[in-house]
Amino acid sequence: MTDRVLLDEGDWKSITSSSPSSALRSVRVMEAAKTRARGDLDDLSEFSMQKHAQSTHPILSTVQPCLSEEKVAREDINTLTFDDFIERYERRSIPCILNNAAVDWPAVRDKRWTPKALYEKHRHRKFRCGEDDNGKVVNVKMKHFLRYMKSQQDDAPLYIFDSMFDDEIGGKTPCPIKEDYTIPSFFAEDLLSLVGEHRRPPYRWFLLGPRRSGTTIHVDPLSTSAWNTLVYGLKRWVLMPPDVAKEVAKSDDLVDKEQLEDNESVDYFLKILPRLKKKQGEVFSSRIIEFFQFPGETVFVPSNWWHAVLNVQDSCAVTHNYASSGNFDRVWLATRTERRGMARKWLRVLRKERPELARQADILNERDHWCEYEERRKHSINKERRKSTRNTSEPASSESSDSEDEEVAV
Ligand SMILES: O=C(O)CCC(=O)C(=O)O
Ligand SMILES: [Fe+2]
Repeated sequence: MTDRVLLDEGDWKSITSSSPSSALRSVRVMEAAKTRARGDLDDLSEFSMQKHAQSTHPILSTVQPCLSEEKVAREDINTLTFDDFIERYERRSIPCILNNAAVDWPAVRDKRWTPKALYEKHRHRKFRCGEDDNGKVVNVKMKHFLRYMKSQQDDAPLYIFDSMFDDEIGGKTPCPIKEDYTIPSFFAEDLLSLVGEHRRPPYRWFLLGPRRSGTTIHVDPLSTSAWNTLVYGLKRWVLMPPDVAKEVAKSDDLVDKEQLEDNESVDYFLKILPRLKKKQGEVFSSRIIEFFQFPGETVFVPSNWWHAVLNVQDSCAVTHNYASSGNFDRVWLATRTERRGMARKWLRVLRKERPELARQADILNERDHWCEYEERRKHSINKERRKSTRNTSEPASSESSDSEDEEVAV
């Protein structure tokens, strides 16, 4: 049994054999998607100004490379026990790579996510590959994206990053992609599901990335941890510990706009990261973890670790963010400040379903005098609102995009 899906010529065949008119239509659709998704670029020619597609830089080579020293442990999910995983990695917040978590997935076993299979089964289904400047989702049909993926020469191509879920909430057909994999056993606990599928923030994504696409440096929301399994392709990762300051990790000051660089993952790996390591020196650089993720491997990213990912080859993966008993304290601290309304509901349900964790949240809240702080905060917001409704006929606008989370009724 193999857990590695390797693509060959045949996997791309059906994608190229379209008629000239449908090929042209795909070009037009993708041009429109690119224009919308990258409002920061003035015109389509800017997508290939840096000429990364022609570059011979070793970081962009698709030939399997070897990093001199990879500071990440590789474990086999069949031999590492769950308790050891929690003890050695989740609780201590140490990243690792797990092997053999996806052997039985239809996506792997039945090769359901190869370009050919995606084309055959999902070519008319739309997938999300970006957002415009107004926050509106940019969706394209799979057939257009696959044709683009096959031929694109962009510096930082569009990337399908689809939560496989929006359709369901809208009452439309659920995305069948989520039938093609199962959650690896170590990540089965999913505490945020307790707030309900409709209330919880997006937490799972199907990723289809042409080479040179990627995700630039970030931490995942609400201090959740993540797992990311690569089905085929090759991903290059960099991780930095949670105590690295945002300004250092992002290093916007090291982006040379004059040289047409921007904040895309490809620029981060090629330009920013080498400058950052040089600027910060040996001690800092020794704490950075860099590695390649090969097909069949699952990367575990603990809460609050900075990470950036570059698809060195055309890649297909799935990733989930989660809260578990192992990272509960960190997720609770983030959720109570960033999603107040949702946190209240979460705590109510935890009291019934997981009283020991609710108690844990109470202890953290008592430690930080959180309830007194919240009372004071509600009081001052209500006071402000009363003042502003007296002064205008309009209701006061909420600072938060999630107004429900800003409700202040005591
Ligand atoms: O592009 C990737 O594989 C990384 C995805 C990721 O970090 C995320 O979804 O938060
Ligand atoms: Fe992430």
